Amino acid sequence: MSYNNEPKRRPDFTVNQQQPFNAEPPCDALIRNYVTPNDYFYVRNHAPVPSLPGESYRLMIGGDVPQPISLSLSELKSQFPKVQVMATLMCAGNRRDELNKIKTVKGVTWGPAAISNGIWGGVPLRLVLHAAGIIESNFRQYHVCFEGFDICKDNTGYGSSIPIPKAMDPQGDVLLAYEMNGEELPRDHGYPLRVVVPGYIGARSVKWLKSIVVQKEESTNYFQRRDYKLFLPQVNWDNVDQWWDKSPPIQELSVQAAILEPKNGAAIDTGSPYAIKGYALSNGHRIARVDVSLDNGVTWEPATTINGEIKDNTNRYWSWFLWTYTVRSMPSPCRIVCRAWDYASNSMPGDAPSIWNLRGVMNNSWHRIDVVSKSKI
Ligand SMILES: Nc1nc2c(c(=O)[nH]1)N[C@H]1C(S)=C(S)[C@@H](COP(=O)(O)O)O[C@H]1N2
Ligand SMILES: [Mo]
Repeated sequence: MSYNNEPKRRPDFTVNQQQPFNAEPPCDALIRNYVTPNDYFYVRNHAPVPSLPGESYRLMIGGDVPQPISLSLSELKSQFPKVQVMATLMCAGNRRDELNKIKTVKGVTWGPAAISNGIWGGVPLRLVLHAAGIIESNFRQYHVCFEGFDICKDNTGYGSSIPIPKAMDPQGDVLLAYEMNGEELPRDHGYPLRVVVPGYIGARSVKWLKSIVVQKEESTNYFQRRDYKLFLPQVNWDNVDQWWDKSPPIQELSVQAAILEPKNGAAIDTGSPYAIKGYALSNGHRIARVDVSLDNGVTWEPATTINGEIKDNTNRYWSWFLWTYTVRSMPSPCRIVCRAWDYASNSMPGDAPSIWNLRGVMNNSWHRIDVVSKSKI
């Protein structure tokens, strides 16, 4: 595996792993924009970035489809309508660092910034599946498997799958994207074509898309069957074998919220008004309320502002909400806690130890950070 043809990246990212490249943007930069600029979008790779010339690129669509087809990039662009979908991608390993502190977990040690919001331009997956002869009513029990061009360690290709009802749902907004924020898809984010599955964990949004296969069972790829599983707290490396097949893959996102400003451990002016800022996200639901507590969850106040954007007057909220809570002053030291509620009243578990799991995924416990007064250090 050669890493000598990697794209250029910003120097101010927190690099959690160099090879493969895994990095999150600085929290204060991430919170500055509702739509994350391309070069600030978190990067989660499992292998060297493939180098794929757009001119010779072809996407293969096969498996149990009535008419297998293959499409070049220009055919995808000219034969199908282009749509734009704004959607937040979040890695299932976002905030893994907090679980890792409780007991070691296996995975890239992400802070709270393995999340970004983008406007994706491309072709609805549903229309490409139609072109291959798929009619949803005949394929309801099937899965759509995606395979990337990247080759991970042990020669495993990167792949995943989603069920046909999500793939074919006009309200599901699953996209084959060739644009990100109005620009050609950057290499780190899947050039020339990637899947974007709004409301699902980032792992299902396969980059450098090589093929789409429709089949009766979910993808047999390692990243569908072994990785991205949420285990009970007592599952460990000695007994995990009996749990792989019994544990469903993580697909949809849950409710998530985190504080990005101030940063955990920061020394700030606690005596003056301060705008605490963060994000909140649910799997397509609107965020109803974000709560902030300065006494470790005994009492809460609602965030002062919450801003989110809806997709085209529909009822679908694939993008995060950015919130602010302005506090007049804080004690020092101060622990700041946040949690979010969506319109279905889903919320977040209070403590991280209760949801600790071997792979450190789906940590959506109340987000806690500690700050002190500048003058006290
Ligand atoms: N082909 C391929 N697709 C992939 C990955 C990968 O390593 N290879 N990583 C996945 C994971 S785990 C996440 S969280 C998202 C990250 O997308 P981004 O790097 O554009 O932020 O891509 C997903 N798609
Ligand atoms: Mo991920």
